[in-house]
Amino acid sequence: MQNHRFLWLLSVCAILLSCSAAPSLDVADLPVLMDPTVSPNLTPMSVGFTGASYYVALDGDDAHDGSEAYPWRTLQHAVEQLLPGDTVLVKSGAYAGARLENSGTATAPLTLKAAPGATVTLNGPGPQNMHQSVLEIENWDMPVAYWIIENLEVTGAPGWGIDIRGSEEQHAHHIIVRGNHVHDNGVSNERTGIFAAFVDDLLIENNETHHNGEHGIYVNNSSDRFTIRNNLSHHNANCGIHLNGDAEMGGDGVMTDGQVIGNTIYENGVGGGSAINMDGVSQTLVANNVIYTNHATGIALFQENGAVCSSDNRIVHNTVLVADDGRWALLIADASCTGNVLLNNIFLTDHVYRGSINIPSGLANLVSDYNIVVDRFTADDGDSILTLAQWQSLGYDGHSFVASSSALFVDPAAGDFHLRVDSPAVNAGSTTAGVAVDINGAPRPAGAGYDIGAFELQPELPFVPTDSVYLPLVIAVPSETPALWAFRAVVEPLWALVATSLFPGLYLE
Ligand SMILES: [Ca+2]
Ligand SMILES: [Ca+2]
Repeated sequence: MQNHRFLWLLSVCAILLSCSAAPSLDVADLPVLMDPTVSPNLTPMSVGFTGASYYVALDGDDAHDGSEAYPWRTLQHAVEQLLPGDTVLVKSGAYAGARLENSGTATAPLTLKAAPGATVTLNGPGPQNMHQSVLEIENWDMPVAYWIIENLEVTGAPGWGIDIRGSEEQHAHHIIVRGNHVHDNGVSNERTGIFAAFVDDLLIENNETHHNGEHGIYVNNSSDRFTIRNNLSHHNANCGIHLNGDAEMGGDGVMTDGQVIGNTIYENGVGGGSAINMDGVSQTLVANNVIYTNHATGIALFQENGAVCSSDNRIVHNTVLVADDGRWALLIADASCTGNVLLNNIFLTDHVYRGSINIPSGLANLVSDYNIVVDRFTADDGDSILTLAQWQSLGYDGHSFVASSSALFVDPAAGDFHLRVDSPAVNAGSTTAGVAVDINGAPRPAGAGYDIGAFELQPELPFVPTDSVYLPLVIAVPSETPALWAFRAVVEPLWALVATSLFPGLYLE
């Protein structure tokens, strides 16, 4: 009998070669997570129900059914058709904006966003808009709630770019403004890029807002539990981020329980206005922000329109460098702004006589320590300048010290404020600031202690495979048992040999 032999084709991918890159951490992709014990705030919007998806396209028609094959033409028509949970996906092109007067629900929000891969520009007000803004989220009869506005370019408004409004009696709530590019709005009329009035549980994140005629982001009118995080705000005429309780407009006049975290704010304030401006704001966390080359104050706490002076806020782990034509890095303007905490900040300025911290006479209950500063302070709103030693004799900043930006940062001239390996900020912070991650979401503390400023120097990572290459292994094997033994006798030592002789960074699995 012919001894048939069969070939087994082992098509299993037998060797996994993994190649290592140089140890690196692409921290830009990591989420910003704050320690939940110090960041109450935003009530989560859980998307538990997904409704229909509708489309808007330049070649669409509002008489269509809104399907991808038969899209609508206008945003205004689209948003009016939605039921809770529905999404409008906009195809590439330039469109008029819209007025959004309906609402989603806590488990089924409404969404308006660019279709996957689309580039969408909203370049002027919609036909029903009331404030000359591009997108208006407002209903004069009831509060609007549970909207997500995402990945849109918003520009060219005579008024505001994205404009969200509730009323004194009924705040709008649970609005997410995410990943939008909001620029050149209100240029002639001194209006803001992203604006919210009487809005609670607002989340503004990952937007870029620039060259607007007033502020980059402006939240006001008694709004509570706001989160403004990971935005870029630059080249706006006034503030990068302006917060105003604004009692003159009614309501409690206080903005409470907010977070302003991980924002990068630069080249604002030519027309006056702080990078982060806080009027009537309380119990709010301002952390991990990077502020540089602004032309007015860095962070300001005061009372102008708010019902209270900004009090009981925690200003921690910010990196602030004011331009030579700017003002103070940190200002507390009024003695009634009590109970604020300044820890682990870098407060530098290029101004020749203004310095790190400016407080008024008679201020009580300020905690300020573990900051990196210049050698200029004032305890009487600038009437007299104190050295760090004189300032420390008042009971402030016992552990703070002076350092230059070139000693601290990797490349400050290029806007890179990561800490040098030999930076004096490394491990020099207080352990009590209570912020568990840095601006990039990397863990705090790393190494021997908390770093000062927005960035925590991360230790070199252990080997992490970053790429895999699968090589097919094809082996011809006879079917008889003795041949299988022979196969194993050959292959298994070979396998072991390969596994033990790989180059560093490669391994066998
Ligand atoms: Ca309030
Ligand atoms: Ca550290």
